Amino acid sequence: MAMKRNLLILLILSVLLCLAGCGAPKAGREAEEGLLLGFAQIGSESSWRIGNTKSVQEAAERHGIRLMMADANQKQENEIRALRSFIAYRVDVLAFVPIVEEGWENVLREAKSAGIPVILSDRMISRETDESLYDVYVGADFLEEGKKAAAYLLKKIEDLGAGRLRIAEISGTLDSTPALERASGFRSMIAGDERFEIVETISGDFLRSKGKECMQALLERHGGEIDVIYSHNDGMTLGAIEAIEEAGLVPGKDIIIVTVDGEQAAIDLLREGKINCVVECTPMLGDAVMELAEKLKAGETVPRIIHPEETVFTEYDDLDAIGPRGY
Ligand code: GZL
Repeated sequence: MAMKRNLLILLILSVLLCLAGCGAPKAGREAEEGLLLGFAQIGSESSWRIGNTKSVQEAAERHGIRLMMADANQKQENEIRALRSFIAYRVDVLAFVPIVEEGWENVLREAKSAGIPVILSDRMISRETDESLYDVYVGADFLEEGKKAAAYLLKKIEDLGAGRLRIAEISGTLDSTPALERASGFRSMIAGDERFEIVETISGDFLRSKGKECMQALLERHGGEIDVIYSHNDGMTLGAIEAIEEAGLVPGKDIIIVTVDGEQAAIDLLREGKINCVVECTPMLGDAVMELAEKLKAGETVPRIIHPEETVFTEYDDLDAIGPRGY
C-alpha cells in the first residue's frame, strides 16, 4: 500500500516538475535573448516587397529583437504553416502580411488560445473577422492611395482639355487589401463623372512579368482606345511600359501612366516623362512593427490601426526635390 502511495506521489511530482520545466525555456530564453518575433512574409514578388523585408530585418537588428522570418513564396497555406510553427515554438509576438483577406480565422484562434499577440503588417484581413483575433494593423490606407491616383486624373483631364479618358486598370493580387481598396478608392472619386470610363480591369498579381502580359492583352483588345493605365504597383507598370514601347507607343504621352508604390525605378521614369503619377506606398514598416511588438509584449495597449505618412508624386511637382527612395 505504502509502495503504491509513494509511486503516486512520485508520478505527481514528475508531472509538476515537467510543467514547471515547460515554462522555464521560454522564461529562460526571454531573459537571455530578448523578445522573439515570428514574422511570416509573403515572398519577394516586387522590389517593394524586398524593401519591406529589408526594413523588418534591419529594424529587428536595431531593436535587439530575435526575428524568425518565413517566406511563404506567395502561398497562403505556407503562411499558415509558418504561423503554426511560430505558435508551437511559443514566440512572444506574431506578425504577418495576409496575402489575401480571407482564411485566417482558424490560425488566429490558435494564436489567441496560445496567448500570443498578433500584428497585421502591410495588408489587412477581412473586416468581418472577429477583431479580438488580432491586436493591430500597421500599413497603408489603400483607399486613400486609390483616391490620390484618381485625383491626379481629375487634374490631368482639365490640363488636357479632354472630354473623356478611357482607363485600363492592371490590378494587384486578387482579394488582397491593396488590390481591393486601390480599386474602390479610385472608383469613389470618379463615380458618376461620365468623362471617365474604365474599359477593363485585369489582374497582374503585382508581378512585372504579368504586368507586361496584361498590357499586351489590353493593347490587343483595345488598340488605341486606351488613354490611361492605372496600375496597382510599379513592378507591373515597368512590365506594361515595356509592352507599350514594343507596340511603338510612347508611355506618358500616348498613354498616361498612373502607378502605386514609389520605387526608385518609377521615380526615374517619372523624371523621364514615361510615367505621369506615382502614388507612394511606403514599405518601411519595420520600426513600427518592432515598437508594436515591444509594447504588446509589455502588455501595453496599442492603437488598432496605424497608417504611415504617404504622399504622391506627379508630373506637376518639382521632381528634383524627391530624395533617394531606398527600394
Ligand atoms: C502594398 C503591398 C503591395 C505593393 C506591391 O502595401 O502589399 O504588395 O503595392 C507588393 O508592390 O507586391
